[in-house]
Amino acid sequence: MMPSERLIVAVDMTDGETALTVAKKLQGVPWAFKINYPLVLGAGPRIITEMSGLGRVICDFKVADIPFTNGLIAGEAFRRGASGLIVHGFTGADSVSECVKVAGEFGDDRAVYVVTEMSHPGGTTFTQPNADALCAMAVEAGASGVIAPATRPDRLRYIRERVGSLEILSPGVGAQGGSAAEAVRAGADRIIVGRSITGAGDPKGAARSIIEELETV
Ligand code: OMP
Repeated sequence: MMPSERLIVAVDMTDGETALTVAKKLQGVPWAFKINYPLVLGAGPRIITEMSGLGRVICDFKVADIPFTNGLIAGEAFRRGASGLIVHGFTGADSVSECVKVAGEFGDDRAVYVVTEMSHPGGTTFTQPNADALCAMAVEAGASGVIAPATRPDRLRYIRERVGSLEILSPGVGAQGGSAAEAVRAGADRIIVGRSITGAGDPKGAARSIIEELETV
């Protein structure tokens, strides 16, 4: 995989015009943009389609409901142009499987990623003790990949052993203290970076310097 294919930029902001300006500056540099509730609530759901005109979009909705509701959310995200969707796994296999089923209806290229252990300090309270079960369930449900913490490379290594060849997307690089190169060395396929790119004076330069760091792995 090319180092640039390992980078996902989290566009965490509420203003649609600002988000599109940042994405235009970064266009063609990262593998994907990740968007979240702040942007969709602030700018409206059409931002999913607008952002997908500038690159691959992963909707980080951490979907966590009964299968019926999960399916509706997944359908809206993919219909509006998302390539990937981040879902929670604690809701159980049926809820995750529903998202995987809906993704498949939009094409083989649509991905569902299951959160295993979260990257922030609170991630150790509930997600870490349940990471084994979440990994097993993600594999069983046919997810494309999982989310695992760049802030804890030892845990990334542990999770890699449990998800086999599933893709690992790893947030927590930069603002949360994790290192891009270390995360990839520990088993991440791609890293998710938000504030240290979007908050930089030169977002493209910040993204390029992370890609350069990944060239050393
Ligand atoms: P920065 O800390 O600004 O680089 O942003 C990290 C991004 O990854 C944010 O969009 C978070 O919502 C997201 N994230 C985590 O930080 N930790 C997790 O455990 C999971 C996610 C995620 O699912 O993307």
